[in-house]
Amino acid sequence: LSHLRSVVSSSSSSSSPASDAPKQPFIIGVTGGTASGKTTVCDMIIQQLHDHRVVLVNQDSFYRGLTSEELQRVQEYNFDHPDAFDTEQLLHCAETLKSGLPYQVPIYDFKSHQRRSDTFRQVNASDVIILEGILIFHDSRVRNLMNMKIFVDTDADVRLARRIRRDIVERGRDVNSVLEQYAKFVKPAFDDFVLPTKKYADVIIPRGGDNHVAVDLITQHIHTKLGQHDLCKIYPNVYVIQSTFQI
Ligand code: UZR
Ligand code: MG
Repeated sequence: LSHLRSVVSSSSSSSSPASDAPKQPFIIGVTGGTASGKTTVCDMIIQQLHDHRVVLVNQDSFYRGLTSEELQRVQEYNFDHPDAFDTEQLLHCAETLKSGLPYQVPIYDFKSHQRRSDTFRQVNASDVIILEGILIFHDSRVRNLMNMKIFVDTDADVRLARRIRRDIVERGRDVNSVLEQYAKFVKPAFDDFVLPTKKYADVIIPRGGDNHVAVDLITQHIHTKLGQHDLCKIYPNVYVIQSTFQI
């Protein structure tokens, strides 16, 4: 004999109509070493979730602008250390977006190592917010806002090869400075700060953006979760208390 018992209760204390229910977006964190394919994975997720409102917030936007003294000795500046980011501002951004409000994200210029003072990027309320960056799992307060955590796991040689090409083409560097910076800062910081956050991941994607199966599985799961999310928005005062299966 088996039966499924599901107890559903309706709270009478709350009378707010469904449309007034606060929208709690689904927050996804995506991390991994430099040039691991984080941005590509995020773009693939965004493409597959095209029937939802999805925004991407990159931790790179929260780099602190360098002072003139730091700029004079930029080769000695560690951009891969957690202190290089304004984590309080990143947290404020994530909390604001999670509460369903828009946020003005700074724009960082990799060539001048400065924030643009004249402009920002307006990020509007969305169903899904993706937070992406090498150290996005580093701060526990930011991490705890996430509904799903993804680590993009790509071999270091593949990452270095991509990094050389990208820094020369997109970030105005020459090959020697890229290699020097990699050995001095990027690799040690990966070992000290990025890799230890792998343990927080719910999902680890081997080979980054080449892994279409992993991205398909992840987006299917997000679709399911968003369905449950929508149920909470439509019926804010209905709670499923218990669901038991008895034999
Ligand atoms: P992703 N970075 C720069 O090269 N210049 C800057 O002004 C700010 C950051 C690099 C940083 C890090 N390190 O490895 C990388 N260095 O940007 C993170 N050196 O970006 O996650 O896209 O690889
Ligand atoms: Mg990137």
